Amino acid sequence: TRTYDTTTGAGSARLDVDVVVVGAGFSGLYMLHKLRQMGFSARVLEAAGDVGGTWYWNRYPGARCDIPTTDYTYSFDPELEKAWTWSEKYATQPEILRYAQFVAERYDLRRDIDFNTRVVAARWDEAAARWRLRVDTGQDISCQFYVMASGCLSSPKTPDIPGAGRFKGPAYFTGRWPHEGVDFTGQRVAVIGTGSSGIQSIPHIAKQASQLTVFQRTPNFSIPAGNGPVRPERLAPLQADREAYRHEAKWSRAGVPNEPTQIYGRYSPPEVHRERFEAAWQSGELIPILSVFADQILFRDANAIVAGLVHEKIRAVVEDPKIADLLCPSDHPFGTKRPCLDTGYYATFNLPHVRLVDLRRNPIQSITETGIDLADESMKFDAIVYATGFDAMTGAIVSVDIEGRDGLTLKRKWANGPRTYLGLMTAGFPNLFTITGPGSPSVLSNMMVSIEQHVDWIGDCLARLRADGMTTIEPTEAAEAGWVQHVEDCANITLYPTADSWYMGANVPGKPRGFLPYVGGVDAYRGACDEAVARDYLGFKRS
Ligand code: FAD
Ligand code: N01
Repeated sequence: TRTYDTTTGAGSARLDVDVVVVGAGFSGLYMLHKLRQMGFSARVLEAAGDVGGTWYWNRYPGARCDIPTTDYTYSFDPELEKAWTWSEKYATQPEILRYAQFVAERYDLRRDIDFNTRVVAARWDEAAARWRLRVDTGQDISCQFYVMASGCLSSPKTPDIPGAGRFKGPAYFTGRWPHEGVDFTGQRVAVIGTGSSGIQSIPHIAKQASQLTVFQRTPNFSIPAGNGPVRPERLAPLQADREAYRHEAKWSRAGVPNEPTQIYGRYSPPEVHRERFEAAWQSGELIPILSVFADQILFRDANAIVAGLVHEKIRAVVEDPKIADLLCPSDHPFGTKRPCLDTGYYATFNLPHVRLVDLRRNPIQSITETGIDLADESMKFDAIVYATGFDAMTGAIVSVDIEGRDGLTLKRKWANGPRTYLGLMTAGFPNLFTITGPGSPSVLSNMMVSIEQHVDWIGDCLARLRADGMTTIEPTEAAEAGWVQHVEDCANITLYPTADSWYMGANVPGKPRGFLPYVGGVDAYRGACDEAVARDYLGFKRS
């Protein structure tokens, strides 16, 4: 499949394959393995220097997963599962990266991956019915099918803070952390941002820094991870019947086996509130705390019960009541921004060398050459850490200049928000697939389960096209319009749209506001995808 184009001159390699996959994170790795198994020629193009995606880039201190690692694991090969054992409930970034590398080696994946290669543009060539790609290494590449496995949280947000770039000392981004690590010993350090990345890294940075100043715009809810050995409640059913456990995960709401509750917060007494909340809190897991009550994501009064109990926990740890107040989120319902899992986050604010700055009351005027200026104070720092998040879900996709049929670019088509059918494809862009794209459960779920579902669906779809003697597939406008409406309707019966979250695109200035993932659940969603296939690719045009 690797050919040399005589018209463009000697030595300039041209690559023509069945499938190009962008990204060598967990999505791209499994996609490549699947395509090979099905007999397709495939190439993965990856901007990073090695495999791992999220776990390659996010090397900041304290980085871990927030879904128990025994669940955050590939399930497509039982032998792979036997060959790997996680060392703790929430594995660290280095261990998860080693797992990605282990997978790459086990299936000999690296030989079909071009690292340090960024896809810049992709154009649908209608006459040839192929995608033509432009990459920053200059190589000419064409493929029949083009899969964006480019990640939902892979495009760090450019800091929208006045003066960013002026600071003369080292500035670090959690999502682009130096491979050699950073030693903050004895330094005055600023951390901007209190999302999951900030909340995980702040206690670690506090251990080294001589002074740590945390700049908080919005407090976030966080619960203690209770890390340690894998919980027996999770391990026992998995060990007893791996297949049944994985099946249950695939047909659960969020990709982790969990019995949905029928208990409503608004109709149950305070002692039930406390009992259920405390059990969820002690589990140190996100899904139980997000489902203490069946109605907590639907109604403000039910939600306020959970939020109030988290506030109590924060106040019990933080000694200074004024600081505790600042750390208690009140601007968004619990769960409408992704809650965090932490190890010692709130207690960090009891340390004498740690200070919290409330940016709502005292915004940053400017980053300066030596530090940060607030309205009433000038602060000097030796290092600044930006934990300011990502252009989530659409950022990596639209940063490639993708041009579909009739010159329509994806950036233009999605200017008012992404439009997809089943979060897998978008009309006018034949043979282009997105893994965990907008309009699918994606970031609201255990991503491993959602990644595997999409890879399997796409692989099966290509095999069916081949078997049916067809070459192209794309959704109809009508099916896409229906799905977009359904995604929006589902979000609108919940409290999610009330928050200024990255789920809503609200964290990136100028990004259209709209709920990006599909909130209907992994189970319902899988049913919808399966049904489209069973009804002869209902909602798709194939030719
Ligand atoms: P990524 O891992 O993001 O990989 C995409 C790859 O595509 C990247 O390596 C990127 O360099 C490459 N790429 C993008 N654009 C281009 C381009 N134009 N050209 C070439 N290459 C490109 N999810 C969970 O379910 N549980 C967790 O516990 C969890 N923890 C997380 C912790 C952190 C710190 C972060 C940031 C995310 C976490 N997530 C978690 C979400 C996580 O992103 C997914 O679980 C998963 O790793 C995504 O895999 P992926 O392969 O789809 O994307
Ligand atoms: O990013 P975020 P993240 N001035 O967007 C603040 C996953 N993840 O990297 O809320 C001042 O959540 C911003 O403030 P505000 C997980 O899915 C998982 O932390 O916009 N502050 C916010 O406090 C997660 O949700 C883990 O007001 C600014 C913070 O920066 C997702 O990735 C670990 C600002 C950004 O928080 C993203 O998490 C890490 C500005 N101009 C990530 N701009 C696990 O634990 C932004 N902020 C598994």
